[in-house]
Amino acid sequence: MSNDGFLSFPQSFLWGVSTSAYQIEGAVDEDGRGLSIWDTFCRQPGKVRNGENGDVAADHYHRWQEDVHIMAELGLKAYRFSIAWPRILPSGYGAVNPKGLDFYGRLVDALLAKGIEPFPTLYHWDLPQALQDRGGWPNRDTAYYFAEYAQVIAEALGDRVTYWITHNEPFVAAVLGYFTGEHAPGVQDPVAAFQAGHHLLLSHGLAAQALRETARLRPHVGIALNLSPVYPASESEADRQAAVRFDGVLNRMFLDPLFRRQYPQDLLNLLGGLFPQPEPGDLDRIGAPLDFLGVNYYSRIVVRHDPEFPLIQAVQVQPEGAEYSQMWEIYPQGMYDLLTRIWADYRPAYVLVTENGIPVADAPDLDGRVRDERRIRYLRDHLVQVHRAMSDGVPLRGYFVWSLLDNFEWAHGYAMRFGLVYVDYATQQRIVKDSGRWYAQVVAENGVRVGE
Ligand code: IFM
Repeated sequence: MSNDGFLSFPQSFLWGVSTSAYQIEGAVDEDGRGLSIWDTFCRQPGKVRNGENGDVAADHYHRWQEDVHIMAELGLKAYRFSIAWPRILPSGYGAVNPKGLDFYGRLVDALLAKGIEPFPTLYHWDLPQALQDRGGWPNRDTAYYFAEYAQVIAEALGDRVTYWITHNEPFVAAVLGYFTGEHAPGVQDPVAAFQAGHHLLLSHGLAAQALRETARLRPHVGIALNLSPVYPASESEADRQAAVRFDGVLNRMFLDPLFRRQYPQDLLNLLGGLFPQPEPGDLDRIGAPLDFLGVNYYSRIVVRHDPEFPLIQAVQVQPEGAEYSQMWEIYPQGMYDLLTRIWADYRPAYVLVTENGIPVADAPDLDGRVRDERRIRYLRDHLVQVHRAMSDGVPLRGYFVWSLLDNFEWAHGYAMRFGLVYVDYATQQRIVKDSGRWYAQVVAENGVRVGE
């Protein structure tokens, strides 16, 4: 697979980019879209940097044709986007909004016409506000409403879409949404957070079943988890145990039920009564075989024991001497460690890296070009580790850069730019960054030049 200085990938490798609805679409009150929890959250003072919101974002709802055109120019093979549940079912269930379905139908058709494989994600955090008003994810009913929504989508798009992702990062939806309150709906209640986590997983199982029963093309169904290898800050037994606990909450709380039909016993012991009791049959639904696992990797986690820290008595530390981006440590080796560990412990049928990327304070130079060398280096270094994991037997079939466009980075607002394509928010002009051109070359050559 490799010559000196060039790492080649398999012919069918899916080179893609990822986005999500609330982060790029805008048009929040057009064509019958209902309110989402992020519309509400952004309007609460102090929740999002500078009081920003996704009302306009990258205006993708109006500029989607231009965005598909850019993807085609870059030669991309796959596009992972999310469907806004409140565009399809403005109240979360019941009446379907045909204009919402039409929007995604047109997008899928345009992608297929350009030979780009669509990868819709059904849920990327924009719960219909009407369902939050009924309790949100801590309410078990939400899981069943999600399955109804999945069925509506499968009926509409299941004749054209092969690859489906049920959820994006249920850990973030549950823990930041209902425990720390940093994300919508801004609840701070550990019991609600673990209920939310379980119901998100249950809803995954129910939706996967609905997709399999309804879609006309034989679907490949997966879920995208935010996973990180967790390392102890020192050799001490206390730090080692802290790392095991952190790993339990971040990684195994989702991987174990999905691949082993059980929650990790050490986590149940730790959380005791805070953890919900699954109902009979829940774990079988959650653990029904996945076609693929989506892995979102950005950074590693290093932790030390801290008896003061609630529940897990472990806190993340920032190792000295490491390299950092605006949000996280840059640690490419973690990609290899994570992928090989997942393969060793869980044996997924195949794996897609569904997100990987870096925020950089990009700006166009005088000549209008965006020279984002740092992003190129980040992506290249991570692809080297992806390739290494493949060479060591991990069945990887694709890699998606987060993100196609600069976009609304949740509580950070527009301060973080993750795109391969720069967005001038004042004019909505798109400029393909140097990293976008570099990635196009990777796709065209089906491999990565190293040591350049
Ligand atoms: O922007 C997010 C995305 O919505 C989910 N995964 C991480 C990205 C960068 O923080």
